[in-house]
Amino acid sequence: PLSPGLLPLHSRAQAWGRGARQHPGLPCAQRRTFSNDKVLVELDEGSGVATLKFKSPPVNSLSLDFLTELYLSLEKLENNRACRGVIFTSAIPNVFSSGLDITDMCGKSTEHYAAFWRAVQRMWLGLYGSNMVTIAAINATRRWRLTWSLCLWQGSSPAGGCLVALSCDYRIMADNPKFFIGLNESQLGIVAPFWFKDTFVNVVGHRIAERSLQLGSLHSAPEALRLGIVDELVPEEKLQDKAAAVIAQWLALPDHARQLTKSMMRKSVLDRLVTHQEEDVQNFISFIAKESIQKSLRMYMEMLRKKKG
Ligand code: CO8
Repeated sequence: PLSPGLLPLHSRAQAWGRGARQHPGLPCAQRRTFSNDKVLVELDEGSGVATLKFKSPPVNSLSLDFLTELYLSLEKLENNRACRGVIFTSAIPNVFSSGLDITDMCGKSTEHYAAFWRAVQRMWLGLYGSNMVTIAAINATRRWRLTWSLCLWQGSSPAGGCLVALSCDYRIMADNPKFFIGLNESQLGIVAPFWFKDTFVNVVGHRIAERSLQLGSLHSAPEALRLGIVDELVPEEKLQDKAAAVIAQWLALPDHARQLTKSMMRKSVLDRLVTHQEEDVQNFISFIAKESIQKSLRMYMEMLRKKKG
């Protein structure tokens, strides 16, 4: 199993300052791009900042493939001494991420559920434990409503999409009351795992996390700011500039002090999953394979389809 952080702290560059992070022989401010089917990365080696864009149409749902490619991209950046910070955003208009891909949790084999859940765990361990500065620029999305049983659904950066944002060091969201974010698992009849909960508690505190998780709330952008789920709202057209300004501020500090502090704050939560990783996979399989849960997920997918018609 992967340890928290893709690399031990001391194996990363201990450099501080522009010159220190440039490769000898490279021209200043060299930009490198790499891309796979689901993720597009642009690294500015001058500033040390990469922008990682989700590009998995139609709604950036976190499928097994997407999670794998996201992890590999992150690992590549983590291993690149020229990269000190990452901005996560979406290349798909109107959506940041629709959360875990429900089709990966529906009607599949036990082996598939195990592989899928390990990929979710691995992505989170890599992201939450990253030594780099991580900023989520949440450029989501319009709101929609549909009724399902007695629930009112509203969506934009739900569940697994929200987890990605919560795992970053800082969250900036497009300022639009129609944009929503939250861990809405209980609305789907499923339970957010303990490490989703721990991540949420570490951002907003116990009381807000408990109420929001029990109700499976999706919060409007202004409400998310008030509750501390996001750190800042900015007009959508200024989102990327703001993210660049914020990450520059974070990178003005020495890496080693910031990294050790981050590790100190997050280690116990990371260790808890590492210690219970296999047990967590087995819990997921036995929970998700239950017929009642499968039925809830099928109904939810059906509702998503019907809202179009
Ligand atoms: N997974 C798979 N397919 C999805 C998902 C998803 N999460 N979200 C949307 N889709 C599909 C839709 O069914 C639709 O498919 P099709 O074109 O074949 O009909 C297509 O993507 C486009 O979706 P929409 O038409 O709904 O697109 P909109 O732009 O109108 O809306 C939204 C975009 C707002 C993102 C909306 O699709 C939405 O809210 N989706 C559902 C989001 C959601 O509730 N996600 C929660 C997933 S669960 C999770 O992340 C954590 C699980 C933890 C498990 C713990 C168990 C122990």
